[in-house]
Amino acid sequence: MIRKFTFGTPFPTEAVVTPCPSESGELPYFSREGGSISCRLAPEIPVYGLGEQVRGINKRGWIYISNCSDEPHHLETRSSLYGAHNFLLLGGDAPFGIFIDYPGKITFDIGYTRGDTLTITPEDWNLDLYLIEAEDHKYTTIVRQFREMIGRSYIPPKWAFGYGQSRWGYKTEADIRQVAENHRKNKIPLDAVYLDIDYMERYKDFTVSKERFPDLPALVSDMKKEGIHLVPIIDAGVKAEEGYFVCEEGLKNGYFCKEEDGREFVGAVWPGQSYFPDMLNPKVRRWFGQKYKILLDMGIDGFWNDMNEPAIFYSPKRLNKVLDQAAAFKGQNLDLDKTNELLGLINTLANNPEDYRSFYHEPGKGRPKIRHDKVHNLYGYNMTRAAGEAFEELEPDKRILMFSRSSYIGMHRYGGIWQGDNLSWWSHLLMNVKMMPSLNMCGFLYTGADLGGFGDDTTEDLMLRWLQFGIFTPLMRNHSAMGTREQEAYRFSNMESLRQIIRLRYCLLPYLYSEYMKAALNNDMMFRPLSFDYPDDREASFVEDQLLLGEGLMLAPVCQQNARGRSVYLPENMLLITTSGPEDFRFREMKAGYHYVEAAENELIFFLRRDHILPLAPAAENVEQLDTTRLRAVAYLSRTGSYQLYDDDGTGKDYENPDHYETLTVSLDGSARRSKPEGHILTAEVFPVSED
Ligand code: MIG
Repeated sequence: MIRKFTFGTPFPTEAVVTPCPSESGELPYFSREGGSISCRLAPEIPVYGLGEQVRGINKRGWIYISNCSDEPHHLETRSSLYGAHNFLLLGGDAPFGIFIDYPGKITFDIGYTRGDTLTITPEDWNLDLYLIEAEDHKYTTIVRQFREMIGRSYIPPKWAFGYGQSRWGYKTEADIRQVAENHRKNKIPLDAVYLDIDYMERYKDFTVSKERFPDLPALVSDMKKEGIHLVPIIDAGVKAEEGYFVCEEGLKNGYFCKEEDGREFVGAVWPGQSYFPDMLNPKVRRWFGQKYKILLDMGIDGFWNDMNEPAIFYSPKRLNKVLDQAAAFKGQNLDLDKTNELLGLINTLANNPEDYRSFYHEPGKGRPKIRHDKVHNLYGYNMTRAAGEAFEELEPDKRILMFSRSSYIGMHRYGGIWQGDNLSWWSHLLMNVKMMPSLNMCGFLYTGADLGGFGDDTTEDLMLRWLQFGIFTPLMRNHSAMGTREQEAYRFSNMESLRQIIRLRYCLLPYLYSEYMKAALNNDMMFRPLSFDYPDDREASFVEDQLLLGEGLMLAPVCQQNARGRSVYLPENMLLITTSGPEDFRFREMKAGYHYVEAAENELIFFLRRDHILPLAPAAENVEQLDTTRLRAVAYLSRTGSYQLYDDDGTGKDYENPDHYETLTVSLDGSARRSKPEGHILTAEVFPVSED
């Protein structure tokens, strides 16, 4: 059951797709005082949600702010990252979900000021608030209702489930060819190479550097012959430059955000001084979205949208002001306070709230212009929506890969997200793990982190352990920052182990793709905290470093350097799978409870739940070459079991076609069959559940 409460005059974010009338009664659960609403948190009840945020799966005990930020330091003391996902699920015996559809800055104090109190404070009270309850009191039911309300999650092409290699630092066509060649030479599977900002002509969107990429269409087509897709980046800011077509068209039509006096707002980003397309205006969205056609026409079929919080390095106005003020420090003898003052001053240059308050959007449809800060969290959403809407128009029958850095709930219909500029830290591997279920709750299914870590230098064991988790995330991309240690799989002395783990991804794809599609089509979570499936298990509710993946798997990634195993909690008997690659699988039944499980550096451990089946494909060089006609099933059964396999051509959009489903049936005696007739082979290895 969903109840909607409207306060003031909300800005229509279009996060919600199913209409829901507002109620006039009092808001239950919460008391309102001043600008905040508060509610008691009973001891130990978990609070889930908030999507892309720091800290635990259980969000209790910290203060979070939805305020899309270009934040490259994902420290646990931060309050905001790139996204704004205002959905919370309060657990316990009478759980409920709450979604605050509010595009401005909003604070969630989840037991920070007072351990027993949740306080929510928006900057003003123009918003829609939704309360979601389920008759069966199940967390999964609450999330499903919420997800139905916000519409189906984005579905990428199947090749986007393959391994992708990226680095901010590939500068030329030769660099890209080299990356592809090195993967091929070393027999490391590869489906995509990403183009970062250097492919453009001086960081200008929708241009290609003639000097460094003289013939991009030829490069794209050469790569495609090897099954590799090139995925260019698009930035939010448009370079202010005479003669640059995007700039000129935008100026002529008044498509950029303007200041109070009607003149275009200027902020500097990569290309220097830039304008910001008014992504909240449908006309501007259409115009900007159609620009992607330039690259689609070159054979490109995937993009990533960056800097769309939007990030602003400085505004020329502020730069002058700060430099004037800084000049006063010249020749002075600076003590600690003075030095800090100077440094603080310089730090006010980037992403300054005053800059966000100095420009406006014209949302069209007869709506008045609105100051940016009031709708700040919608910018990246609408940039990605611009692209998504254009793809629908330009390529109605073809899936295009799209993921964004900044997002708001609603954007999950148009693209995925990557988890931004993490660091090559073990704690950030763990953060990647914890973010997965939180994002799934909010509709973001196509997601993953920069594997190996973006900033700072990675190590070969971190790369390996991170890949051992990354092979399960829908977006599986190795990405790193300029100036950091190079981290392509072939750079390391443990390349063979890395290669075997990457190959495993392809064996798991029939399962991962099926579970992704079923989660998208049924509004379910692909990654779940243990408490979602084992609600009555108190121990399970405390587990933060294990996840359920799809219907049958439980993951227990090793997130600690030099560890050769880890403690695992099993809510029930499970089958332990230990593997170092496609040709090496070992199985062992484990009883419910706590265990220390060995995992050598090159070994991945995960678990198959009882009465479940894991289909495995033979290893492949890329998604295109994946052969799903010959499957091997690992089954952990107490009786005959079955698995619903989903498969399709990976590019079309007739998702609902029942032909895409197939039933795999495995019996205790080891016999196995597939519901699709000719040529579909299934062999099974059955492990009987021993009852105690
Ligand atoms: O200011 O395009 O998060 O993935 O490599 C940095 C360069 C801009 C930030 C993105 C990162 C990307 C980088 N970008």
